[in-house]
Amino acid sequence: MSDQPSDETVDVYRENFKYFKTLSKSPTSLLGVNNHNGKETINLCNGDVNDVKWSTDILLPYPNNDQPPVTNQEDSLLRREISYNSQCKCYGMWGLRSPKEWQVAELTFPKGLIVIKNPFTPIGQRYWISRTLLDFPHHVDYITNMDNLNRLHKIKEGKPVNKLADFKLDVCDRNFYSKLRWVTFGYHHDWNTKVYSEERRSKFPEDLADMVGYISQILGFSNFKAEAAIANYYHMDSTLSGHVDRSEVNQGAPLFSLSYGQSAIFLIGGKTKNERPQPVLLQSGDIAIMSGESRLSYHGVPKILPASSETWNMNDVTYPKPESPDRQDSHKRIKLYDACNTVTVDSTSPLSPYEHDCEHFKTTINDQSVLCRLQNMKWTPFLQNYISKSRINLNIRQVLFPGQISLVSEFE
Ligand SMILES: O=C(O)CCC(=O)C(=O)O
Repeated sequence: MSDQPSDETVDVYRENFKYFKTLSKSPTSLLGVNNHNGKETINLCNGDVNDVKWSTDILLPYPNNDQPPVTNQEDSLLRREISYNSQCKCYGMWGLRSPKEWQVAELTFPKGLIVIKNPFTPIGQRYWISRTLLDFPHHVDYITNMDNLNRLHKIKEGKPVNKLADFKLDVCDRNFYSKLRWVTFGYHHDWNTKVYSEERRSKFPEDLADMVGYISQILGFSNFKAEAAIANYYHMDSTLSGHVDRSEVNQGAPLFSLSYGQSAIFLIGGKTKNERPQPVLLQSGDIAIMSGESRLSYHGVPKILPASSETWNMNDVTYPKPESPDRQDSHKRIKLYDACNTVTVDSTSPLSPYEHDCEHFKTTINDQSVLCRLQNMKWTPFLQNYISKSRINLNIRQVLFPGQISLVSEFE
């Protein structure tokens, strides 16, 4: 019998993971290179910004310039059409640019992997970096990797850990941020059992749920509901090994993955480990969406790369000027600035990018703190220092089927 493993047992994913993890070439030589299909650039812009051409910053080259195992090389990256209401200005609410400027691509392998190249304004990136560093890890109902360690210690000592209060640590560790690896919220991911439970569930932040809801509508996933999230914190030498996210009851719903700070090689393959993965470059502000077949694909992060530019620090860290009125029913608009005492919008003033009348996102509209925070964003040396050496990933999932209100309940 041959010593060679059969094709079925070769872990192609792992071989490629190792290759990218130990890459010795200057990482910058990978940037801006697309040798998959000989095409330098394609136009992926959906709006009327026709001159924008890119594509080179999504697919990274393979080892030794080999070709990926896709049958149709020509179509390895396609433009993904989106649909949005140009009257609706709510994107500004969450620090997004107008969808007409978004550059949206879909890979043909694995099918259904969508990448939106940084749709955020610099202030938008700063907002979410600040949320993930200053708020989420300190929320009383959210769980960090340090809390989880404490939980495991208590279990060892035979102490009860049924409630969060039994194991949640007080944050008083001066090395907190160097130890921080993850935070879970909504349904808490259980790293040991991989099973969600109603007992381990916190309220999902409305600003994040609404923003992802808005993006999902634009992509045509109208029923998406953010119910669980993991914030992952990467140092320059961190990796995340290949895995498939199967904990969710509803594995058909897309998964949204937001990246901030330093760049990552995101290695995503097929349903088995013997399909050769695609190396995808995720840069600050990029949103990857695992939908369709790619939702259950092996994926991981073998390498963090220095960001080629600090897009969260670009000069346009200012608020867009109010646009001219384009609706007759402006009197119905909601006043968004009042609580901040900075700008008060009366019913006849021009439509501001922060105003909209989309019923759907009322929670964010009524949450004045989102807007106040965006407007009064304090970009501290701590935030700048942290993000110049780290990558943050916000991984957002739907857990339940539409109409299901809990893991134990019947459908509504
Ligand atoms: O950091 C990333 O881009 C991926 C994170 C991930 O795969 C996960 O949290 O399951």
